[in-house]
Amino acid sequence: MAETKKPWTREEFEKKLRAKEKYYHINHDFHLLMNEGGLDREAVQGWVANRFYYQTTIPIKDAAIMSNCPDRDARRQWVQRIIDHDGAEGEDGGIEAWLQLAEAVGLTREETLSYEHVLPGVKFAIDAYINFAKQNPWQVSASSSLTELFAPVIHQDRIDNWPEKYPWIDKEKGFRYFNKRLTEARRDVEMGLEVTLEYYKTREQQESMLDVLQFKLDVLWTMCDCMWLAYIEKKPPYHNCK
Ligand code: AHQ
Repeated sequence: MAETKKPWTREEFEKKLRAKEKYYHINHDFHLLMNEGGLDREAVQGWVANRFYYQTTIPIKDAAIMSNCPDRDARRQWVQRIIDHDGAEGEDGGIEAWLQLAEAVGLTREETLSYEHVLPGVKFAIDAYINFAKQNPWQVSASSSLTELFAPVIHQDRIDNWPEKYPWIDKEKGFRYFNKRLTEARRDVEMGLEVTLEYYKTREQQESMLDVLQFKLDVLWTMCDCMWLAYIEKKPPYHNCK
């Protein structure tokens, strides 16, 4: 009979989650090159246009989570994430801020909104995230957002590095999203962590959550793999099928 392993304490569980930071896409060659100023204009524009698809799917993912959530108090908190992205009366929201980032890097709003630059592999990875949220208990999907435990640093890196590395990007329009996300990510993590530390009770459930977090880390890493091939190797899909 397999020995039943004791559940981790909340502190031990959180420590296990944070230990996954090494797999965060901040460590992907694409982001390392970005922070060194190694992206050409096409690569910056490609990243912004592909990440726009991610940004516009976040509220849909969060609505999927809410559609599975019978807990009114939890929905009252979670709905803020949708407002952060879609905006509301008197506040533009993150999707509008990302469109301003697109204009700041030389893309038009139309081509960004058309998703014409979104790479097939990026779309598959992001669609896997939405489907995960539709098909799982709301607490499981909520816990998959905890890659944001590591997000404040990645936004701060852009704010710190881009002015010097990419002086051609309009600072005013270009950095609004990153500045906005610094506080929002920290607040989102507080709720996501509370739900997660509460929901997963047995050691087996806790260990399954590490796999949930790895799935989301894989979504983010795969997006960078596709963008590396297309915008650094200059080998987008079918590049040689003339
Ligand atoms: O801008 C980002 C964002 O709004 C979100 C929502 C959250 C989620 O619900 O999964 N994750 C997330 C992330 C955003 N930005 C990414 C980046 O690198 O700029 C990081 C990403 C995340 O860590 O999941």
